[in-house]
Amino acid sequence: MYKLLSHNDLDGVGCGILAKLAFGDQVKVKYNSISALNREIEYFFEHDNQELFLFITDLSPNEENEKKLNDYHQSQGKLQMIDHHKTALHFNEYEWGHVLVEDDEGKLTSATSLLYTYLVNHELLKETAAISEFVELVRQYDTWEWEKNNNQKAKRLNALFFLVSIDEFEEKMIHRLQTSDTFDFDDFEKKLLHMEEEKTERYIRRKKKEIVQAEIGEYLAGVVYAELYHSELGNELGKEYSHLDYIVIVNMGGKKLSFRTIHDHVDVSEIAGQFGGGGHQKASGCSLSDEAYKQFIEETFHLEPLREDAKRNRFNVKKSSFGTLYRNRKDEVFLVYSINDEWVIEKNKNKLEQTFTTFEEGESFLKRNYLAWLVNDDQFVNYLMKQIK
Ligand SMILES: [Mn+2]
Repeated sequence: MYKLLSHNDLDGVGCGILAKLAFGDQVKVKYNSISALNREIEYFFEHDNQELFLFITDLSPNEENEKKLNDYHQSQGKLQMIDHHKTALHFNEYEWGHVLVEDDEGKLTSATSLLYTYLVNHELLKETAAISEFVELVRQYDTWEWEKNNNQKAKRLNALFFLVSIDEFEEKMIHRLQTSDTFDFDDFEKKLLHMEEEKTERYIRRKKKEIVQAEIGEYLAGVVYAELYHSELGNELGKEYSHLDYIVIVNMGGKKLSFRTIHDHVDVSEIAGQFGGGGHQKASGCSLSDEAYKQFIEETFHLEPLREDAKRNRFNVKKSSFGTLYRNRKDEVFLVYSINDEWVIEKNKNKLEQTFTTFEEGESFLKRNYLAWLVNDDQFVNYLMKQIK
């Protein structure tokens, strides 16, 4: 008999699906949030038949359980932990730990892809085209490679995962992977996914109008309250407000924070780590401790939300040779233009001392320091008219 403790996200459940394909009813699977894993491990030691072979995937135990697990391995030898999180690399010191962030070919891994390789290598599961495609979709979603590859199928697989219960998802996927030659969605799922995509878009549009900007530690963060669509939201807000170092998504009901960045100069696993959490360089999370509450919520609650740049402009566009016009809530007006191979900023018609080598640098400076947004064409034309008069 086997037992698998895994994460309750798509990658974690992907592991459960593979385990059930490999072991059928010989495996008990339990999905956990990051914080619930340790309780589940304690339950295992107290209640489960110690003859079980235990797998832990996509999550890592705390120090206390790490010791207990190592004792269990030494006495029983029936333990395998498989993970791809950078913060879990030290488990490789153990015979039972297998943590790999990147494979031999430099491809980012996921827990599902690592478990698949493990099961196939141990001849516990036969490789098929359908399972391989499913595993690759989960991997691309979990590592965000789907974005670079514009792999909508991977994104849709995750959306479907959230549309149905975990049990239903598991059952559907196991059946499909056992009976189909390739992996695809059925017509009903396609319709559902289309409706869901429209709903997500509306939700994100609203959140773009609610985000606030705050200096927290050495970084400038965007703070937004949201319970849904964290990955999409982190990505869309990161792109819309690319002058921010990272985005914090506050789930008040769940008392959790999610951190996302689209930049390479920030490691959000470190930021989450400061508050007792963890994760990846570009996506991480932690519980809402008193300290995190103070920094991210109490101290930002009074702030006014950011404004989006005008989107449908024909004249007031970025990098324009006539200059690009911005405004902020203090009614300060900024013009960004280039002169002698340099980009300069005029604030209320007075040139700022700083100059910039690229437009993007100048704009980022403006947004970080003055919370300005690109105004619409009407305001731009008015501004120019006044200049002429
Ligand atoms: Mn994962």
